[in-house]
Amino acid sequence: MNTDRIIAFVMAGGQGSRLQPLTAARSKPSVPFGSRYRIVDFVLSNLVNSQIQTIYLLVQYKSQSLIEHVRKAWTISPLLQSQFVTVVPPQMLSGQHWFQGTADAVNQNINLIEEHRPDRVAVFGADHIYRMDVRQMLAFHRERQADVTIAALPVPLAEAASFGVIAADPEGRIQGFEEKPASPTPMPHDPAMAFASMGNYIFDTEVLLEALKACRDAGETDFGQHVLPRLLRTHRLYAYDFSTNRIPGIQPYEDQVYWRDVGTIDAYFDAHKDVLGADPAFDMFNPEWPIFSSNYQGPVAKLVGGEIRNTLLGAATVIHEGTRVRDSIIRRETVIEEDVELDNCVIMDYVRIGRGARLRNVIVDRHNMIEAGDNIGFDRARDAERFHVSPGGVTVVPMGQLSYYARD
Ligand code: ADQ
Repeated sequence: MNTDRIIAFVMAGGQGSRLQPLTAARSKPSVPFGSRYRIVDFVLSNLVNSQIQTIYLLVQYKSQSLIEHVRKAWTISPLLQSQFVTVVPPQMLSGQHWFQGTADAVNQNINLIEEHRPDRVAVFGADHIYRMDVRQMLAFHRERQADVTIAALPVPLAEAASFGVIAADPEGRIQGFEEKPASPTPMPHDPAMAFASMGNYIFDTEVLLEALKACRDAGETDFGQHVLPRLLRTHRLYAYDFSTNRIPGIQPYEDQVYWRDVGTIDAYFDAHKDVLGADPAFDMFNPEWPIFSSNYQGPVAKLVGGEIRNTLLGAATVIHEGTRVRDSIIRRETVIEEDVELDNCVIMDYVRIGRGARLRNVIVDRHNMIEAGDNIGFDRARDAERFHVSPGGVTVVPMGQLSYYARD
């Protein structure tokens, strides 16, 4: 039986600048996803479902919305003292500066590791949509007697320059690691793919403490750029192949795992298509591996009329007569007035769409009121004057840009 004591640091301080304007007032992990989640809920659910329940969430950039979300959604139990998700802001314990990078963020909180004295420390990113049984990665780490294990999966070579790229032997022992290389090395048996780090690491505690100290002395701040290349010279680093991870319950495609980096508006928008349809690539429903989120207590959605196809509806949303909605996600407390047409849209919470408006390929961020008869998503140049248009042609109406709306 596994009796390892493990604590997790979830890195939730990234700016998410490529997700602008969704990250204008909130950090990337706090960006809403799907019908009722935030991006951070995926990593937190994976850890909690894997029985890793001592979790520090390191925040920094525009963190208020994330702190509120964690307060409402992630109170595990006041009775179980060692099971918690705690938000840790930069406290400048080690000097007059914020977290300078991911390793610096953990370095500045080394007292938490010393306090818990765990056998292993998990350092996970907060930016991805996926389900993962972390216990399988831990078992791999133990079997290989690794000092550090990095979760990794094959990605198309063309996309690999935005990841840490790994060269590993057939046992998974890492021989090379390059953070965001200009010309990534392909996998030996598949030249179209590269083996990419998912930004999720398991460290033996002593190894991590030593490496962090060395980095601190050298003024180094980042796991991908500094800690991992430094450790590779002296320690046993292994890559855990995420394609072998199997979670219980519903798996639409038995032989495939799902993982999406939703770092740009287009990737974020496309990932929403994966939760739609009769046989979605990523099924939000899996009672054996639930994704947890806020405990909203409002009523269910109400369909007064209209024609709705392939659409997710959030709680307390109202859809009126004559509407036509297809291939869309509508979050909670939103009102779709009469004769509105929505095609391929993500409509967030607290939005009102006025009578007869037409929207296609649009993300409407929270707290907006779209005027009656407005057309968005049909004229790229006109949209670009009023809103944000992504390279892939998705129009984003930023939070509260039109009249601020909240249902009474
Ligand atoms: P990136 O995601 O580009 O690459 P980074 O911007 O450091 O790396 O973000 C990693 C995680 O840390 C994110 O969850 C982010 O929110 C958080 N973060 C960033 N700066 C932080 C700070 N100062 N304080 C707290 N949290 C912070 C990383 C790895 C790559 C890997 C990709 C996978 O470096 O090797 O391939 O993740 O997406």
